[in-house]
Parts: sequence; C-alpha cells; structure tokens
Amino acid sequence: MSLNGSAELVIVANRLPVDRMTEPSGATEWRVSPGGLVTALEPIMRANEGLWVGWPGGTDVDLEPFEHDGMTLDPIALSADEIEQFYEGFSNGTIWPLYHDLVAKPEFHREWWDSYVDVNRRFAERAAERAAKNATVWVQDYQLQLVPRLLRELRPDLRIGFFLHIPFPPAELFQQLPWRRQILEGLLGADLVGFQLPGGAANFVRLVRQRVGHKTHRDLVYLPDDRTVRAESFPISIDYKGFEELARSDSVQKRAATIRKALGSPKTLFLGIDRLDYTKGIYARLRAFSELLRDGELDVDDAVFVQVATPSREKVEEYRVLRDETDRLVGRINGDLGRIGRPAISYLHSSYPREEMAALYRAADVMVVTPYRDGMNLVAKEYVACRYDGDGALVLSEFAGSAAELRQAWQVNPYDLNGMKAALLDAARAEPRERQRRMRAMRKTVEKADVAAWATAFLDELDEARPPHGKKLKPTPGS
Ligand code: GDG
Repeated sequence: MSLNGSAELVIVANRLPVDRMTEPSGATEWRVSPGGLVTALEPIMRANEGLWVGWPGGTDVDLEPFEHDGMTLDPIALSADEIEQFYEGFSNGTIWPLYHDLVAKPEFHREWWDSYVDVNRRFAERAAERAAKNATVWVQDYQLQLVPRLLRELRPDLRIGFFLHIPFPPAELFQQLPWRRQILEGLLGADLVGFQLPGGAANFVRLVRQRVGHKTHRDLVYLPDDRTVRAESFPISIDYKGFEELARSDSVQKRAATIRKALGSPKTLFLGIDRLDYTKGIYARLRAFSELLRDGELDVDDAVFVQVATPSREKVEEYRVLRDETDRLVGRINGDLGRIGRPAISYLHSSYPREEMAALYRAADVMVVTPYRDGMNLVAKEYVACRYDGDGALVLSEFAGSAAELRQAWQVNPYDLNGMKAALLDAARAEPRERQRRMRAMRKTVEKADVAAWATAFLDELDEARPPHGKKLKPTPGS
C-alpha cells in the first residue's frame, strides 16, 4: 500500500472518485462514481502506485485511507460548516458563476473565503504527507486553486500540476474578485497550469502580468525565484472506445428501441442531458423547441424533446430557483402544447446509469447542447462516440469548450432564440448524407483525442516543465 510519504503520483481533487452506497440491509459499500477523470487516471495510477486525496461526500465522515479497485483513496472530512461555506459558498456561489461569464451573480463573503483557505490548506497538508520525495502531484479544479502554492511551501521538491475543468475568465470579470491576487498566487505554485482552451491560458498569463507583476512570455511566467510556470491548454475528453462499445452492446440497442417506442415512435427525438445548472441553457432550449411547436414547424405527433436534468447542488439557492423555473416552464409547455399520450417534453429530474445514458444517445436524432458557457462539455463528445452508425445530429453552443473541436456540429449562440430555432430545424431536417458527413468528421476528432491522450499529454508536459528532478512517472502499460 502506497501510504506514508511513498506515493509517486498523488491526485488531489475535491471529490474522491467513489460514492458511498447504503444497501437495503443498512450495510454500506463504495462504488466508483461514473466519470471521465477516474477512467483516464486509473491505468496511470495503477502503474505508479498512485494515491487519490479527496472528500468522500457527507458530513464529518472521518475515514482511514483504503484500497478500492486497485487505487488507494485517502478521504478528507468536511464539516457541515465547511460544506456550506467552502463548497456551496465560495466554490459554487462565488467562483462557479464568476468563471462562467456571470451567468448568475457571484456572491462575495469573507467567511466563505476563510473557509476556502482552511480547506485548501488541509488538502495541501494531506498531499504533502503522502507524496514520496520528488513525486508528482496533480491538483484538480476550481475548489482547490490555493493548493499548488500551499503545497510548494511545504514540499518544494514536488512536481506540481494543476488542471482547471471550467473556463478561466477574462481580466475584466476576474478582477471583481476581492481575493484575486491570492488565487493567482495559489495557482502559480504549480509548475504547469492546464486549461481547457488556449483562451483560458492566455487570460491567466495576462492577469499574472497585470495583477502580480511577473514577467511573462507567451505561455511562460518567470518568477523572481528563478522558477518558471507554464500555462497551456489541454482539452479534456472521454473514454471514446468505452462509450462506443457500450453503445454497440445488445442490451443498449434493445433499450434504445424500447425508449423510442415508449415515446410513441416519434419521427424526431430531441435530447438534452445536463446537470441541472444555470450555465447549461436548458430553459432557453426548451423555449426554442416549444416555439417551433407553436409556430407549426414541428408537431407533437412526430417530435418530442427528452430532457434529463441530473440533480445538482440542491442546497444552493440559485439551483433551487432554477429547478422551480424549469418545472414551471415544462408544465406550461406540456399544458399548452401536449396532447393525450403525447407530451411535448419528457422531463426527467433524475440521474441514470451509464447504460441508460448510452441508450438515450442511441435513441436521439438530435442532441441539443446549448450552454451559455461551459469549460468543455463531455455530453457532446459522448453522443458523438455512441453514433457508430454515423447518423445523428449535434446542435452545439459556440460557448462550450467542445465547439473548438466539434466544428461540424450545428453551432448556435444560445442567447439568440431565433438562431437556435433555425438550427434545431436544420438539424432535424438535414439529409442523411449531410448528417453522416458531419458526424464522421466529429467521430474522427474525438477518437484521436480521447481522455487517455489528454492525461498523457498533461503528465508528459509536466515532466518536461520540471526536469531537474529527473524522476519520470512510469508510463501506462501498453502505451
Ligand atoms: C465540468 C465542466 C467539463 C450527467 N448526468 C448523468 C451522468 N452525467 C455525466 C455525463 C458527463 C458528465 O456527467 C457531465 O460532464 P459535462 O462536461 O457535460 O459537465 P459538468 O458536470 O459541468 O463538468 C465541463 C467537465 O467538468 C470535465 O472537465 O467538460 O465543462 O463544467 O460525462 O455523461 N452520468 C450518469 N448518469 C447521469 O444521470 N451515469
């Protein structure tokens, strides 16, 4: 077991990659939570006796490190206050809206900030205890932006990487943050700071130059202590092969057929799958669809919109309001436009197993992904991976990170309702040859740049960024 300062690779993320499930008998067990990050990191974690530090969920769950599925997991407990102030507060009430173009108004509270500092310190201390000499530590996402610096103070020998899964905003927005300098300095503790898009990296470097006053050149920051920090983009991706295999399985194909039948075998099935989040543009897309029904461009007898909205951050006020608004809109649209046995929108506020997601992707003629702002958006890439027949149309917001790669999607501005209506219709009415041409090109792109390629690119660059320590990670077997 790789404990007590012997881990060559440490992943530090807000959440552990497992969920605690309670059986009907009352017994509890851990189940790997579905997610690209675990899939990407599992092989390299195994090859390097890696350790994952993170919150197991729940309040005050104080647990010893444990092995799960060949990974060593090291839980960090959060108190009820910390969940409220660090997690729901500063992470999801301040940083999340600020980094997503102020789609909602960020709140700035000093107690939230204090809690963010405390929790970040605890994560850094734990990583410092567990990492072997000259080890590699990879810190994930917006909840832990202070960890790189705190960790470097404790362990200057480490090679430290940071990856931000959400957008990094332009200076004009970022500078609202009362603690802007501390966040920038926190990130500068890393040797390599990774972003989804080149624009995020450029925003960061510009802010460091303007606000912290360090010299920069292209993607490099020169610190006074002779250290350099590289800021670069690494667009995250999915387990392409895994999704395609799942989509090809008999059970998923059967399930896809059952879903279409249950919906009355519509000519066009539109699909949205998102966490119920105000950044995802669910409300606007449902309105666009309902106007097409109202205008007579579509008919409930042969078109239906399935919207899966996975419950998310339900204790945060903004998310409660969003849920009520969405419920009301769906009720009104179905009340006005549905017929007996033919609702216009089939709305599911629930989360589903991966198999069901794949069956939905298989069943959908038009996948609708219309965030106002999104770091990447994996749903768009998962849909593409599941369309092994080359059919299916993707309507994609210009403001999703994935729009940079998925050029052949029907791209839309989610603030432009008429534009969105036109794109939904074009996608639904496109000739099969046109759909195939676009889908084939997108499939090639995602197949080449899968999540394993993402993790390898980041870790290789981190090795390059900090060569004096000599010790490289062991490559994944077979790569
Ligand atoms: C953040 C960034 C960036 C959703 N519902 C269910 C379910 N999901 C899975 C999807 C997909 C994932 O959750 C959602 O990923 P997204 O990328 O769409 O969005 P965020 O959750 O906002 O993720 C985002 C991402 O981090 C990675 O860097 O792309 O921009 O915001 O994989 O399939 N999975 C299952 N049941 C559900 O009900 N099994």
